[in-house]
Amino acid sequence: KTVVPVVVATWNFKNATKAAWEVLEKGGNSLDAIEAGCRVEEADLKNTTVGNGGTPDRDGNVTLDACIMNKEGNYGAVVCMENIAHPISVARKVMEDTPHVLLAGKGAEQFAVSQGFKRENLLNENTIKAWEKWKEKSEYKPIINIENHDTIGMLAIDKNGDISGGCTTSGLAYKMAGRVGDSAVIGSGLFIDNTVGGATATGMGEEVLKTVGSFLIVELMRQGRTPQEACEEGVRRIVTSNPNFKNFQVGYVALNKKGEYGCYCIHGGFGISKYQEGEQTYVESDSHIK
Ligand code: SD4
Repeated sequence: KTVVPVVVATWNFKNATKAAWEVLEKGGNSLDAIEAGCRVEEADLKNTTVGNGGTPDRDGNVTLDACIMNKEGNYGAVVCMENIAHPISVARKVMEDTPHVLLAGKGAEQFAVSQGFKRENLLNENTIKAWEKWKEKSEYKPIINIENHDTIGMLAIDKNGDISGGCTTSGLAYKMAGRVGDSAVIGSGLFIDNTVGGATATGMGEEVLKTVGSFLIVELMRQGRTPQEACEEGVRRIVTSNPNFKNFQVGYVALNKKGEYGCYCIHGGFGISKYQEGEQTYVESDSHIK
């Protein structure tokens, strides 16, 4: 049985999935739903892992990564972009209005400004205070399940059965200047194939990048795995290749074209938000470490 429209997202991002659902419910397309949903978290100053109010790198600069994919398999992304609060919307502009798919740093920021995005300071009192405190020891140690929300990766299928996805983040807290994670890299933090489904990731981006996690999961679904089985295999690839896996988190969520979803992670505490058949639910993910 196919149950669309549907939207799923990493973590308990209730407001974001609700915003996406409202677009889908009105008959809107999945790309608009993804952009609307991701923008909610980018604007939320209480969310210190995405967009405005995101945690800076170790030099105190907030650098954002985001990408979007549509049903045609088109992709747009920005990485290491500063001073622009809505990287998901800039990513969409890159996809729709440039001959390129990925813009980085200053070039991404200049492009955003040329498209009418406002330059703003993405730091605030709280993130500055936390950074000052971090500097006392300057120890780079990504926290597992930080605040129980994190990077938002979102997958949506509209009433026509077409899937789109997006992923947006400020990256790992106190990363090195110039560090880019998985979130905006096609096939790693996100992959969409409108004949199969989609997958997206959260957690230690380096591990997702090394295993091209989201592409792997979509390809496994193409070969007949359920979204759940495919997410489990994605995590298995990481834990079998890196004995250090107890020290970091990775979480995946996948959605196939029937609207069936799956999720899996290394450490418990990860979960996904879902809106389907007019109902919002939070689904706790099963984990490799029990
Ligand atoms: C990154 N995957 O930049 C992102 C950050 C994240 O949990 O999701 N942290 O590596």
